Amino acid sequence: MKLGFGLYRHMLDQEHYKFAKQCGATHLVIHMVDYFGHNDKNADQPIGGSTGWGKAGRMDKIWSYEELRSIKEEINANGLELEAIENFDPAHWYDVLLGGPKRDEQLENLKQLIRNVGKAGIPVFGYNFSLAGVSSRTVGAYARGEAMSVGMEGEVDGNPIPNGMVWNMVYDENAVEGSLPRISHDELWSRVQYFLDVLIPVAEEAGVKLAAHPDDPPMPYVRDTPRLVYQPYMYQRLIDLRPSPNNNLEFCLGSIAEMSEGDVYEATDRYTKQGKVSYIHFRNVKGKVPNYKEVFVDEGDIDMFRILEILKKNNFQGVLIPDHTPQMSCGAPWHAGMAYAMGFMKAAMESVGN
Ligand SMILES: [Mn+2]
Repeated sequence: MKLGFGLYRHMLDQEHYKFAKQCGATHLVIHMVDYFGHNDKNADQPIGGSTGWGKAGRMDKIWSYEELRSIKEEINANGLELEAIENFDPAHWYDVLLGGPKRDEQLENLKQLIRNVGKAGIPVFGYNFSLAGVSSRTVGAYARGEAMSVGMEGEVDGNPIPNGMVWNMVYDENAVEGSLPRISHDELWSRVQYFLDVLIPVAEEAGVKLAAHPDDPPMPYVRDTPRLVYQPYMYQRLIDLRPSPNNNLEFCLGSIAEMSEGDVYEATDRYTKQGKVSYIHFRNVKGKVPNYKEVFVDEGDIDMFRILEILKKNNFQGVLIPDHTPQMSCGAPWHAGMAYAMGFMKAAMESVGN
């Protein structure tokens, strides 16, 4: 297994590449979507909700091969490998998620995007097939020493998503008033089936693994929309929808531990044994939905050493990244939180003989 680090779009620069390297990372997972309107250089954990994360990109402007290659070259020049891109821009696939009239046109664009990613030599593309995305979370002094973090305090946001918005981002500012119609879980599964049937063959040809994140938070319905993977066994359904070495998982330990059923160790064993895990969000939590808190990597319910033993037993060769961490009380809360998690991860990985 390999130690990686995740960077948001506004962090794709020399300073952050050096920081990741200094933390011991060998690989990067990067976000190309600009979620936060790049106002706050240290923004990490927006909680979502009615106002969303800002404006999505442009439907007709997918990330080009040249753009991806130049980012990869800069990362390589800083002594790191680019393992994965995390998340589609809502502007590029809103009607794929919504089953709308532009679905096929957008899937054509996604095919080209995956070809660009493959040509640039980036092996994994992480995605989250979710209408609401992150929602219903609260912010508080939830972690050790009153470190600021996020969680849920029993309340689920039931407010429908307004037209023109999906996955917390606005793709159409001029959408007609109203909100998304309520759909069933079966309808959501038929949409992801359509998506995988079109895109997996292209991913196979392009040498790119599509890797699905589970729902965060893993509730059956959020904002009046169904969720896809909110129990560990639902990952199996997703894998079996379209059997392929390129139909893979972005395995988020935190989200899986938050699920009301199942067992995070059994799930880690089951999916890594099948070789279905592309990379891991290595973070810890206390509690389960709808009452859980994100905490420091060494203080939550998950025994991270036991997870690493399972990964080692199953010869997991992929990348682990911290995902998110609580913010530490100092002049650089995000950096300190991340450096703490990375130091723990590096030592823990070595201690299991990695
Ligand atoms: Mn995650």
